[in-house]
Amino acid sequence: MSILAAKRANLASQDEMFEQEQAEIIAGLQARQKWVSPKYFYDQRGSELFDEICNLPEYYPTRTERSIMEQALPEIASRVGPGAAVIEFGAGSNVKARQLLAGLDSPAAYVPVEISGEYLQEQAVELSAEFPDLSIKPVVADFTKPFDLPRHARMPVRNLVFFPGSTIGNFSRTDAGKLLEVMKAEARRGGALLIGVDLVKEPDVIRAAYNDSRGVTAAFNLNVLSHLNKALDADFRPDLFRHEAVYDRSHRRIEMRLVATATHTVSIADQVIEFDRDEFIITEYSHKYSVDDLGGKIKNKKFLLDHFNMSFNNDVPLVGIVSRMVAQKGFDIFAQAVNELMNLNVKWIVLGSGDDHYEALFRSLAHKLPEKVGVYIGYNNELAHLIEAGSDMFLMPSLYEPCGLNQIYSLKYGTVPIVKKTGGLADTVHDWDELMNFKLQNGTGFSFEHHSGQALLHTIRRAVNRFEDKDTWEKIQQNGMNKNYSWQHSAEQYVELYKLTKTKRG
Ligand code: AVI
Repeated sequence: MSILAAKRANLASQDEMFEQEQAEIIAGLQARQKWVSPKYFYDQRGSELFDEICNLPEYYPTRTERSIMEQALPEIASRVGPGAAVIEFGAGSNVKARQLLAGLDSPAAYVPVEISGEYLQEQAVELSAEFPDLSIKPVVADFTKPFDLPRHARMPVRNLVFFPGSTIGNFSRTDAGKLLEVMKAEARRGGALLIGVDLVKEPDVIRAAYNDSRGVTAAFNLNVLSHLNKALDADFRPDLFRHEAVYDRSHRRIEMRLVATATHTVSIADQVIEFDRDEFIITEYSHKYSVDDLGGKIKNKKFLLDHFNMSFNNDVPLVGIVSRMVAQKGFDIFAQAVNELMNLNVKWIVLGSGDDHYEALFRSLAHKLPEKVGVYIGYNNELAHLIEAGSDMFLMPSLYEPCGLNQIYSLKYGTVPIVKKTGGLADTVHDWDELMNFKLQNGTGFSFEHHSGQALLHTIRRAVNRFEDKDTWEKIQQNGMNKNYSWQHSAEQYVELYKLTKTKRG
């Protein structure tokens, strides 16, 4: 919220908030690299300019998101199911919420969360006329911190956190992670998240979106100065600044700047800020994301190893196991080859419980080789996902496995599965080397047929060899991450097959 909006909002802590924001702005302008938070874009004029930006031909995110929503709404509705409570983080205009609510199956509630209460109330009134059966309960809160959710007369079946508009891109990657934590907590158990994220694309396309030919983005950026002048009695001269938006490829983000065109000073509160010619204020980052970006993998691996008090080395592969510890899951062949396996330059993290002798085996390995083996005896869903996300390889040497879900989670996390070629494992994991024999680079993991310690050992060795070639490894990870094993996909294939058989039968 802008400072002017804060002044308008009749908050008890208004003065305190004003002081805090003023201090934050001054500190930003006194920093070595001057910066101002992008929240100061949005005074009355800034919000109007932003609406204009959303309709510019060069600004692709708004229309792209709109068309994705139009296309995907039936699928979203079927995945979310009936009776959901939509919790919108940072509810701006309610156009998007209206579209979502109209497409969902009898939603129970709508909870827009925004720091400016006044605007929220107006919107709630507008929406309640359109959705008379919906419980609309705005929450006035800073959504970057946990907040209390209201109760509703009809208990929602699940919470759906809604954060459209690629606004997540305006947070640093660390803060975006923290925000996702808040969303996770507010979604509660069984909840869901629908988020708009702008993807990396050709730099020229991105640059044009933030340097439009009509100069609307420039006006939007420069308007920050007028906003600060009004709010803080500053004396910025917008004519002594120009707009610049550069795309930083390595950080995959747009950096919006206000560049001083002459050396001059600005007074703000009782401070004087000096500007050299060409010195700039960063007003916004707009981070772009990519499904191909595996940068988070290293963080996950570090976090996981740290959790087990094991040291991190990105060159040493980490193998994860999440399983019942019984022979059917392949613990028998693991035990057969355990000495050779422990001699490999590999770390292991194992979660599960089962037969006493397998539990005892892993306890003793962790005790003897604490740097090599981490063990959790029992079940813990969060830790299971952490293992699937943070390991480099995921081992499932089951004797038989009708379906198997963990290998599918692993594929999505960019964790390469090593599996016994059986049942659902054979259907979902395709051996890299086997396919390479046919010059096909579309393998997603490693598999073996013979249920023996030797076959297991040989396959892990193959995986470790491939791991050393980073490009090949990344290709295997990408192949797996791009696989779609959702029900939607299977259902569509089933429908296609049904149609085909119908036409064949005449
Ligand atoms: C609000 N946010 C997602 C916009 C963006 O693209 O980062 C803000 C914006 N800045 C310049 N143009 C639009």
